[in-house]
Amino acid sequence: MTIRPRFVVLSAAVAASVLAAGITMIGTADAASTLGASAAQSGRYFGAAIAAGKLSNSTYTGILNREFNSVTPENEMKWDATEPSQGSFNYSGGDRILSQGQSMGAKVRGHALLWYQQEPGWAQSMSGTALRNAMMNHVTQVATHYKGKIYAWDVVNEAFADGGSGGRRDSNLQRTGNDWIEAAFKAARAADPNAKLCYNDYNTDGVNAKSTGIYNMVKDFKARGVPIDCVGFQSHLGTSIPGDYQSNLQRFAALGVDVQITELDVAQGGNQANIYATVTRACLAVSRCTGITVWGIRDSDSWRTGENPLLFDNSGNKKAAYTSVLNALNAAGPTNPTTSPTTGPTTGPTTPPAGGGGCTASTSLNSWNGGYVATVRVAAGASAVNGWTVSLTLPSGSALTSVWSATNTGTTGAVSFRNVSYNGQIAAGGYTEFGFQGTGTGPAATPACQVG
Ligand code: G2I
Repeated sequence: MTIRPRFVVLSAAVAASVLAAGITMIGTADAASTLGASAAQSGRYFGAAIAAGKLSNSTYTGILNREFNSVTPENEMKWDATEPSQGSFNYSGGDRILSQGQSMGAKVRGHALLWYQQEPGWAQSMSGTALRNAMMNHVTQVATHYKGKIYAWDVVNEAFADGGSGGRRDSNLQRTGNDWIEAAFKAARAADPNAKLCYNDYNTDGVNAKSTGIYNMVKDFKARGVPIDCVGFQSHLGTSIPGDYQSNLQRFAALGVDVQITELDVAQGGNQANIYATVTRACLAVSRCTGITVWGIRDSDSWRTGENPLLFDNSGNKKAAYTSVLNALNAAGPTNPTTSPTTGPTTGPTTPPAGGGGCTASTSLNSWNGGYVATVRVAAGASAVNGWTVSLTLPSGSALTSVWSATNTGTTGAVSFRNVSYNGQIAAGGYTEFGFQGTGTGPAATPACQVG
């Protein structure tokens, strides 16, 4: 007796809201009204660096919960925070950020496993084999603690020198041997095979000596099968942006890695709103640019004191830069409009046709003698996908050695890959990607995709 009247009331409320939504839709096409929702229209995220100590501020968390679908800990997962004394780990701040991200259904970017700054005091005074062992233990322990929960890790941060050398920055980490970066990536992959593993740096906003040094490292890693999935472009920008910002992203994407804008902020002095829009459009134009993170929420939260470089003012009001980013995201429409990279070692179609409901999958291979890395794009058709499984058959002699952003069944012959927690939902017309590494020759045929 009580259920029936409630049902009627609910139906009326739903009908009213559908009607209201329908009226709102007229003239606004598919525009979404928050950064996260508008980025999600093309399968991307829009994130913010956040600080655990600010989560009790209701203005701060109000904006965070409303606008963003990815979070990065500004300091809480760094070495000094997570391993304050050797072998003794403290995850309180990092876990606080993680649970905030999980409560929002957001992606969580891990930042940063190894960085020459913010080393704990005990590590600063170490060198040689003792330091190398401590570094690798740190990577293994922290990546294991957060296993399965991190979308992408900045495994190594800021290891390249500024200026014209294109070489490595001197540090006690670097002095343990030039192979410290690849050793860190291998340790991270072993600890958390589902996290995307990124190299992250600044002053890489166009084609320059520093970005080219990093490009050459990534190319070498891909050629030798060192696990690397993404490159982070911090994008701490002043009053201008290099004209080749987008083509620089594109040349990295063509190596077979994702690219992400990881710490965006722009000085307010000049064309702040235009520069923000230019960065946003560049990411949208590069199919492997998976998302953008701004380095803080309000101007008062920024590390760049006095430059007012963010999207919200000190009171939490939206700035002109906010509107320009939102408009740029919405201009991209509900599907990813971009074409995949056509140069470099990535081959095969990367944007499969996906008519009707269901899902489709396609594979890009980066092969070398004796092994390969496969990137598989899973695309939704005309309806949103909630959970997916991709099946394929590996050629004889091929075996999986690692899988990321999916969970596999089987390692040889007929194998299948199931979504993980953060990439099961794909918007209509959108896509997600996972990958695997194997021995022998990679799969040639188009994989099958099943929803549910
Ligand atoms: O420096 C800007 C960013 C450059 N790329 C890597 C990022 O990790 C880096 O972030 C900043 C944080 O935004 C700051 O909040 O890294 C700084 C450290 O180099 C952070 O500043 C530090 C202060 O220097 C410390 O005094 C303070 O204890 O933040 C700490 C925690 O509040």
